[in-house]
Amino acid sequence: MNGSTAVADNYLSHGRGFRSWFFTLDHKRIGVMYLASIFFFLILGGFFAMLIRTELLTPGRTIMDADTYNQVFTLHGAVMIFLFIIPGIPAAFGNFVLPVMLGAKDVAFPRLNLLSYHLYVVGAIFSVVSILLGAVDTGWTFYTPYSTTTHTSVVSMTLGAFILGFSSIFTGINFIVTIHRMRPPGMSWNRLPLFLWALYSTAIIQVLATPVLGITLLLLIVERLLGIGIFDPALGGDPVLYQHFFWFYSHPAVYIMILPAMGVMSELISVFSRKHIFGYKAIAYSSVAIAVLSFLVWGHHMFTSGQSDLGNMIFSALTFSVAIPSAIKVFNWLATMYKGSIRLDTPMLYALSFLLLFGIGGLTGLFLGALATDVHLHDTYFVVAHFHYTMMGGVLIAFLGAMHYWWPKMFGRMYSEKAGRLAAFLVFVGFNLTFFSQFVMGSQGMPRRYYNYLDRFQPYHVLSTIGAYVLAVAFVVLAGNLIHSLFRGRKAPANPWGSATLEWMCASPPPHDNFAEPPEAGDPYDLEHLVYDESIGGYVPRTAREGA
Ligand code: HEM
Ligand SMILES: [Cu+2]
Repeated sequence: MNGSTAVADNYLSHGRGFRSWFFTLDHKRIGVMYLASIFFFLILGGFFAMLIRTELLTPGRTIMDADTYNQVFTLHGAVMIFLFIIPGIPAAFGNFVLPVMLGAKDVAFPRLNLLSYHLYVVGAIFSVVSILLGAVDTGWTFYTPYSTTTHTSVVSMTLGAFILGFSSIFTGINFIVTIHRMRPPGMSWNRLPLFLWALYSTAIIQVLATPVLGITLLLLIVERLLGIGIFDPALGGDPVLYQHFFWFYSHPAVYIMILPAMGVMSELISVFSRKHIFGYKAIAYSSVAIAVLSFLVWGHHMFTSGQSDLGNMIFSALTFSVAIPSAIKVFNWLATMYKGSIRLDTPMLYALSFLLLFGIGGLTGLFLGALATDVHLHDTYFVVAHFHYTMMGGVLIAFLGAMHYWWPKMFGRMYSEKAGRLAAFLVFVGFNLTFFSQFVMGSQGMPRRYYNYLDRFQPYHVLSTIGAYVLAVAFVVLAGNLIHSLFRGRKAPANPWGSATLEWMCASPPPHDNFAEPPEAGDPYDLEHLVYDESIGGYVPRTAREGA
């Protein structure tokens, strides 16, 4: 099979109409539906972000009152976390890419996969309904005892998150079994592409940590509805217990977000440097190491909660240890780029942004992990800047890189490279403008989640709001470019970037059942055997071309 084989029947044309999509068992269609839904919630969360930033343009009231403000930042956080970034890369690109990259026809349990998507939709409906019923104002962390006493719709929102948790668990189970059981001949563990190693490590966390969140939210609902004292001190409960339960999930959850993003990075950096990935095993095993360590550091969210000093010191030390496998990855990526022939195509621009922004996000985490500095920085804008650098500068940027990388494969169309680069540039500028000033005002004491602020913080807030508007423009350019490509884009070749992983061996878009027969898996980073063929505008295996 090579780039020029035209395949008449592809997964997009295989069956038409709403039912053929909504009840499909094809992992590719499920991936596309996730992508559309997740992107929708990214836009919704972004809309809330614009409201927050506009409100913060001036001290005191700008466009809304303080109660509404509390609801808007909670919705922003909850939508971004539960509906966008946790499902994010695994549900959309993992579903689409994993089986094809592995050389399989589908995931191990296609029906369970469809159920995951339907649960996602149901969870999303609960969340949207709860917005209409009187949006939650607790912050996305639902801390007790406020969350059991506020009059807003905590129950429907947390039920939504509970249901979304099952969607995530089922996806994790599916990916683990698929990677264990469905590898074609030749696909040994040492030939598993690094994106799949990352999804595999992520799946372990999804399966082991998510149930804890589910139970915690159920306990919260029980306390709220039946008045049974679990967390509320007035009822004899312990609010710090809630924080332990919550962060026992939610810290590993940040690795559910970042590990797949790191997996995307490994693919992009090798392909766009036209070099074999450096330190394959180190990158692969560090994903697993991160997954394991992620379970041991949750207490760093609670340094100021009255936790014992010894506990604090242990959690602080363990937190620093996560830096080791993370740095292993970053140094291996840099070594991959060293003396490579780097091409600055749109996906690579996102990859380079990731390196810088995630670097800043990660390093500022050290200030929060260190006890002496965290006491000062806790609950200030420094934290807000830190987690946006990791989640948005890291995960969202990698999501956008993945979207531009796999778009030609998913939809069979090339987007405008010029517009793609422009959007990537605007995202980078807008992002830094929005969030860098938050480090400064945070270190000067501007608290997070506040509606009002001292006049002296205003210049920083104005900069931040301007940055947010630049980001909004960037997203319009980005979405316009991709949507335009669906109608007007040049037809994509099978392998436009010259990647050696298996999904690029089948046509763009892939046929309904991916591979007629199991493909032969080789080294996924051996790019030497691919040569550019001008007549199709993509890469073909050297042998196929010489044979032609
Ligand atoms: C358009 C870009 C974005 C802007 C302008 C923005 C802005 C903000 C602002 C101003 C806050 C409130 C800070 C506070 O007072 O504590 C906030 C909170 C938050 N943001 Fe964003 N954000 C953006 C994108 C994202 C993304 C992509 C994510 C995650 C994927 C995210 C996750 C969160 C979370 C979890 C919170 C905490 C909410 C809470 O305190 O309960 N944001 N954001
Ligand atoms: Cu954490």
